[in-house]
Amino acid sequence: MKNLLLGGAAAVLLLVTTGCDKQPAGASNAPGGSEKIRIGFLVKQPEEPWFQTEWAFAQKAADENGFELIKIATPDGEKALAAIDNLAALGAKGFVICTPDVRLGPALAAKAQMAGMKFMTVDDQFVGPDGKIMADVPHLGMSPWDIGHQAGTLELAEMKKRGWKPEETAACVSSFDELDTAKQRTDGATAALIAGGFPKDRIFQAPNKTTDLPGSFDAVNVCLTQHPEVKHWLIVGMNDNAVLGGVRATEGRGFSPADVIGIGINGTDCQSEFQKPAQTGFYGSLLLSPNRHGKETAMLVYRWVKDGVEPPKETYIKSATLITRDNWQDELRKQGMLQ
Ligand code: FCA
Repeated sequence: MKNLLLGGAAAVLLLVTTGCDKQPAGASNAPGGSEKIRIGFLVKQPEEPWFQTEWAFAQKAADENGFELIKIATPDGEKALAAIDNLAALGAKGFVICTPDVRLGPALAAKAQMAGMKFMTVDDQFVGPDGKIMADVPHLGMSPWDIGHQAGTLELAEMKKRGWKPEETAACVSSFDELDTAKQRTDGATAALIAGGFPKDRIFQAPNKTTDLPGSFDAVNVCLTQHPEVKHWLIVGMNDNAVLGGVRATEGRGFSPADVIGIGINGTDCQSEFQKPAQTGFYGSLLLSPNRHGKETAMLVYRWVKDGVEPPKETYIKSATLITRDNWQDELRKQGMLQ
């Protein structure tokens, strides 16, 4: 079994450290040079396997279509704004971005416009000064409410299978409402629980300070402390790391895997969890399509630059596959993420 990401991640680190201020080797855009089209791919959390996978697929699109991809890690606003200047200096004509903060949307859009660059968002949509999604910026992402709803439905089905009594069970929603896609996912999951008969007053919120595993761990830990009477927990979260953080918190408080059901979202950040010798409270994950997120967005911007074909304003991908310890390798293989 070979993880196709490992090679990609190593290449990325190299680019992140050397790629922004130098002309990439062998890619001169000087008169008479090869004149390859260059586009950027900026991501907020390069340490997350989700984004490494997106990058790897975008790189595949670049290799197959003869354009150059400049991958830049932009964990904060300053780096994101600087990245646009760097891209412009490198002669890039467009970029795909998953912004570190959706409220930076207007500033990033203005900067791109000044640099005459075409761009679209992936995963997280820009929010305008009125607090609404900037609907004029082309976007491709998953359909957050639907996928969250699917996660909630699956957790409830597993709870029923285990025969847990509702009065001994509670759900902890590891939430991050500042990010619309996160809020919609956890709202969708909550709606599914309620629609399936789960008591509304046994669904507790655990607001995260940061969207990573430690952020979720801390928040869920507080939630568990506040409700010591609960025997079985459902852990709801916006992605794999949110659910993994929650599951780690249950472990820290002595819950056995048999008393915890967590279903993540992404399917990319839980491979080591599934390789553990025994089942943990992380029951499964909804595998999205990092292939489409990475490849399709890179291609859309490439065609926009090359042929002037503007991407659709909204592309929401609704399909996701439940992966568990039993089928994760087969499903990842189908997406070309494992050999
Ligand atoms: C957001 C999350 C990522 C991934 C992506 C599709 O950006 O932070 O983990 O779920 O949406």
